Amino acid sequence: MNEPFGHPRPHGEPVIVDCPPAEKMESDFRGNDGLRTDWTREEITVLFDLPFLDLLFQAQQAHRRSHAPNEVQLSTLLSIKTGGCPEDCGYCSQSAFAKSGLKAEKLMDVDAVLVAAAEAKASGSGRFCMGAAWREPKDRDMDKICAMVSGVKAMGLETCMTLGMLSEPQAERLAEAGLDYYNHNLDSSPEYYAEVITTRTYQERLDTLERVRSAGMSVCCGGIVGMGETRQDRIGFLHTLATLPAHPESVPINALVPIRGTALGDRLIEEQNTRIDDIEFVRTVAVARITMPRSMVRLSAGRESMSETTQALCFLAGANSIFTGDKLLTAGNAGAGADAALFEKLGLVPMTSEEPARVAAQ
Ligand code: SAM
Ligand code: DTB
Ligand code: SF4
Repeated sequence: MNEPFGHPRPHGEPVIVDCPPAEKMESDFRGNDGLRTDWTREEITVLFDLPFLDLLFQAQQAHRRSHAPNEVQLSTLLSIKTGGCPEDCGYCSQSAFAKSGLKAEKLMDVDAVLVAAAEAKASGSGRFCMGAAWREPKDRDMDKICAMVSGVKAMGLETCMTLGMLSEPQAERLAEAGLDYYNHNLDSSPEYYAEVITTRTYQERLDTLERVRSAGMSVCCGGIVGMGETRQDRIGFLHTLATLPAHPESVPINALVPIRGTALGDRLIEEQNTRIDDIEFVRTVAVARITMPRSMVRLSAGRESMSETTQALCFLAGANSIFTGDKLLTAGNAGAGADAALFEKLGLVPMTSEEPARVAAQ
């Protein structure tokens, strides 16, 4: 029989997949913060396959167990060292392999960074994230980097940096300087990763994450969807994150911003149909929320070209953090005016609550 709307389930019952509450549970397969770190790919596949409304319902339930339902955290990004990066990440405007026309710049002066941080604070941001187009920081830059961290922290802002790979002593120095978060993304599944980057291995990324953890900083780790990967890759990507020894406190989900002159950007621009479907994007956010219930799920790059409706669905699916301002690192962002209007329409407010995963980790 032709079933244009799919097979109805016998009793119209919602499909409930065991979604553990965030409270501490005694079980040897849970991470030491009480959350599951033993998710299987099969379980994550089942979540992705749920009817969309069941998936959103479960994600919203998981969200409300740990987070203030109408609060969204605001962070501001600044590129402290732009362009000329020796890595070949196929999405990135700042790679020396890209023909994006971006001019390579030197590391910014500390004072200029502090001016930008003060502006971010005045515009309501609670966290200031500084990014450098490096494979890894050079030891000779560490004094300046640490001065940026302590200066921004002294303004009462939370600090985050993303500088590429870190050695153990570098991670320790950053922690001592007061760095709250280190952002280092896995970007995709272990299988798809090699299609995107060849100059840095997945394992090297995992090693840096381990050093960040050992130094006592909070981990910000996520990736990009819409790079031409399959759902299997999105499953593998979230599976890797959700089975780390502890969930990252912050999980940025970026939608590929197609930048001309980059391998992946050019492909997306030429083959319009490879753009990720909005519903599939929302599903990815929802599965991140369910599998990592206490983490902040950050709706990161790609909001500029996302409709208000899709963003609202992402918030319903459990996203509770965004970057504000007109610019990300080099690409455009939704802008403060658009965000203020969206918050007003949705009744959202900037986050004042504590982050549950960080509180639990202390
Ligand atoms: N160089 C450092 C590194 O890669 O570790 C830090 C900066 S890098 C720009 C931070 C993250 O931004 C990347 O890992 C990637 O997930 C994201 N990103 C970069 N370009 C992007 C793009 N065009 N679209 C979406 N996300 C992007
Ligand atoms: C992350 O996952 N997304 C942010 C942050 N971490 C550093 C960066 C997005 C960059 C988007 C492309 C650009 O601005 O060049
Ligand atoms: Fe360099 Fe980071 Fe861009 Fe990769 S994502 S090319 S490491 S700046």
